[in-house]
Amino acid sequence: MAIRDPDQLAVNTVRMLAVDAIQKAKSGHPGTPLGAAPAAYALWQRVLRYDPAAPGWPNRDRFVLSAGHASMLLYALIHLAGVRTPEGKEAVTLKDIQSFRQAGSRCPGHPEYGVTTGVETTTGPLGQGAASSVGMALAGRWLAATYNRPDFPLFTFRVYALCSDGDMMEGITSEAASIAGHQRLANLCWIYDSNRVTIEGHTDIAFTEDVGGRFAAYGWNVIRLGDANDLEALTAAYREAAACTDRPSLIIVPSHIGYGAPHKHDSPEAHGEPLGEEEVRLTKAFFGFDPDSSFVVPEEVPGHFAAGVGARGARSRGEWESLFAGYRARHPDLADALDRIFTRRLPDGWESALPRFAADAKGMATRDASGRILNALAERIPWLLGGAADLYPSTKTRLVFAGAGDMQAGEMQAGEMQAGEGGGGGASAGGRNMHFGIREHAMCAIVNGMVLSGLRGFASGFLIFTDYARGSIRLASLMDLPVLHVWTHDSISVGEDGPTHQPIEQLVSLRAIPGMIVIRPADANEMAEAYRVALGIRDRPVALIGSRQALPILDRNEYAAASGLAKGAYVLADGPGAPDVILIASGSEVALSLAARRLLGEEGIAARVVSMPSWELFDAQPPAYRESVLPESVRARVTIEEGSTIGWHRYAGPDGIVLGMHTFGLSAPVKVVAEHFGFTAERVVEAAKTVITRSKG
Ligand SMILES: Cc1ncc(C[n+]2csc(CCOP(=O)(O)OP(=O)(O)O)c2C)c(N)n1
Repeated sequence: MAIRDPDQLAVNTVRMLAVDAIQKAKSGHPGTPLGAAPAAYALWQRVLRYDPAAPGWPNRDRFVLSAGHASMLLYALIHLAGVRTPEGKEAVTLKDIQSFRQAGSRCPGHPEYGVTTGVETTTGPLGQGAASSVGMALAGRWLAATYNRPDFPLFTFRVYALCSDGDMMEGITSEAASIAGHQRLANLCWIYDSNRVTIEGHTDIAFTEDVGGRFAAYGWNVIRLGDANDLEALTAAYREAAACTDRPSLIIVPSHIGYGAPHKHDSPEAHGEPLGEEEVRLTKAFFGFDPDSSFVVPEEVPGHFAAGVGARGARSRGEWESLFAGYRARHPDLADALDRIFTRRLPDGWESALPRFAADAKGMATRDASGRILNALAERIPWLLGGAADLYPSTKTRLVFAGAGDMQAGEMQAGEMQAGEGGGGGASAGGRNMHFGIREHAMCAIVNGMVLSGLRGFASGFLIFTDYARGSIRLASLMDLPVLHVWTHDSISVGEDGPTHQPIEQLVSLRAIPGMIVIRPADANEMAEAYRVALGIRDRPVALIGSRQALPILDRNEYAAASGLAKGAYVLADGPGAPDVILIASGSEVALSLAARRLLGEEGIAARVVSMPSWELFDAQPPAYRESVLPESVRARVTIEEGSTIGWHRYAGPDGIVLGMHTFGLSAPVKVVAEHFGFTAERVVEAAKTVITRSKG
């Protein structure tokens, strides 16, 4: 009987678990699990080198479900393959599946990294998974180039992503596919579940391009299949993709959404709602399952998975463990570095690489300071790497020390590259400088993928263009990933480039992302302290915000130490007695506040200046510390930041004045812009006097 064919039985069990879970939850997307189950199954069961007993194994093949709305497909596979948590428990139990989309279940609506073992990255916003898979593939290739040694091919993993029509429509996917093609990422394979149905109907209404032709033009190896249910053809396609050593592969699988559901087959109705009780019964009948039973796992299915992906994974992982033991004996230092990479630890003493900057009234732009600090640290931390979206000359994020090199597919000697391009080395897969091209969104998703693979990745660009990358920036925070963001040109003080390039609402919008730490240092030494904080953090992204213009390097004999930055805000300058007024500022406006303080002092008014580079760090301090910086008794307060005023009122208090931006900026020289919008010491003085009067009244 066909139904007892073990492969078909396993595929159909995946389908039925998805259908039942979605029906019970009265919410979810059954269509794609029904259509794409064979493609996912063939990959897991026959190809993926993945040990369900050790899903954190560094050299495992990665499977990313970019079409995250089809989450039940992944949960069913994790359950049936018997994936275990680090504590040895079932990663997804049948009970989790039965409580799909409910609080406390390991099966949330969309796959969430960190919630469910076996989920390699959070997906759901279409395109994110595909783009992050490029970062994983780049990381795999970088790890191989950096740590593999003759006789020790430690890193050989491949990265697979299952993509839907929606993934293929999103711009981020095109950006990422373009990079992957340029980088000739042969360890990357995307499976395009081409069911030609989205929410609003057939893709004919909005998406008629030749996707295969597009990917061929990107430089991909494109494989077209005929039948989404043909496990042999699928398996052969995966093998063909693996045999292609000079390009990434796209396998186009023409499938049927809602396959097996008689009234929902090929219909958008199969997409975003449960099939319905009666349709579920008919679908079960179609696949030879009992219409009266739910959540059925035929007893031979787990064993079948164990004999397939389980046995192959255990064998591969076992071989790898012995390989790594030999490697450890032969290359102890490299093995130690890998231990650190996979536990997110840094080399001992890395902080001693942090430079200190001498006081200098003329000063230095914090982007320049950032560049020097980043270089000093990256030289000490070999797996700190990344790049900019075609802006490193502006963001100063190029790593220029000897051997840093470019991350490229081909070998290239420094001499063959344009002057300055090599960054102290040629180009290779092990290079430290990634050219993301002008693709901010993919850049941030790719860096997420790199960090998911153990590397300390950084992304960089103009602060204004975080808007282009926001989808990926917020996912880094949702996943608790220690991504380093370096965003420069941080305010209207960009000057002549004008309002298109002058950030207004970007700072507050980054601060609005839960978990993310935003730091806008006031001078070079605060920037060094910001890096100390950023790299010391292992479980959340940090955005370092740098100025384009020079800022005075404060004399720390006169002012408090920059180490106060770690607390988010600190008293930088103060008199002996209680202050008449507190000036609170971040970044470039700290120097402005110090100038205002001097003017106030001439009039006998005692001002305290608080440098507040990070709200998030300050808000996390104990109440006593916060009270010591911003005493409740001092209600005369002025906050100053060249950005949106939203959020500053909670530090300004009820009597305070918030100086910030209420409009877009202006194209003019920096000084003119500052005067135009009132960022002058005189205006701060005026505001200070107003709040002093107000607070007395
Ligand atoms: C960035 C983004 N925009 C919109 C959505 C909402 N959404 C979820 S699935 C989907 C489209 C579904 O079509 P397709 O990608 O072909 O998936 P399939 O119908 O094959 O399941 C949309 C628009 C989303 N998840 N992410």
